[in-house]
Amino acid sequence: MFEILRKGSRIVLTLLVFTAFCIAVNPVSLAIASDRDLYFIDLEKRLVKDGFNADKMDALYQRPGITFETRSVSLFFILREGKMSHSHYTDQRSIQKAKKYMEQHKTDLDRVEKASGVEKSVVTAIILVETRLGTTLGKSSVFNSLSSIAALDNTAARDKVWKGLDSQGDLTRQSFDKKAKRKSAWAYRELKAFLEYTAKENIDPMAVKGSFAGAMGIPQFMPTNIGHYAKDGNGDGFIDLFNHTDAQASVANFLKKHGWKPGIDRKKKKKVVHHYNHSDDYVDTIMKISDLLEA
Ligand SMILES: [Ca+2]
Repeated sequence: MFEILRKGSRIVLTLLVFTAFCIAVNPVSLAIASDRDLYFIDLEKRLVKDGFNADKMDALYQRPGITFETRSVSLFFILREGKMSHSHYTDQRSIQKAKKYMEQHKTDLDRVEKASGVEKSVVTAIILVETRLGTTLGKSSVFNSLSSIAALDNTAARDKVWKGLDSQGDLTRQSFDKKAKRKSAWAYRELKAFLEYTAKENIDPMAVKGSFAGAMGIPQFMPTNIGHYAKDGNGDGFIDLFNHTDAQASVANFLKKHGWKPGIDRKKKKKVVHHYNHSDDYVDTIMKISDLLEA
């Protein structure tokens, strides 16, 4: 009996020693591959090649919370922005809130209107539709979203998204791959601009939340737009798109730089707003809200 027990415990002990040996010799084999290992390694190398600091990129992509955002990426292949309706923003409740916003921010909006020539009702209309006056700013990590879309030039990343689509609709794998590669090139430019912006303004890239497409702040600017059009409205030396005064000045400046001038006719106004969002329904909604706010 004791002999059996001794033999049994010897076997258990031998097994334990062997397992410990295996872990010590090859710890990687037991670790689960991270999303960074699976999808972001090539992207990280590309960023370094394009001048971003290798140690910083290494540290960034190893932070907790770094994930491949299948949902954000999938939405690109499901949603049709051009077919979205914005008409619910013209209901009475929304207009009342926007009127209140214009009163609350009257001093800043008047200053912005004077400096840019863009009516404050138009600036307010855009902020209403983009983020419900700064109350719905998006819940996605801009860094994760842009990294995930940018990683679509990688076959493993495309496989993951393709298999995870709820409905592939009339999309063929070939057309999916083509669109994914195009979106990857676009997102890579946005990702670079995002990393440059956050470094310049001393913002933690992992702390910025936005839309699934990487649009951020009260005016939902894409990162490449920030350098060209964003303004420091409150004059504190920083461009903070989560600050209302900076956001208002940035929206107005965007429209001004796209051709808005005092006294332009409605047709020209609509053409300028179209640069903000290439949807006719969006443009019509902004104009209608502006009319209602001025009535
Ligand atoms: Ca500022």
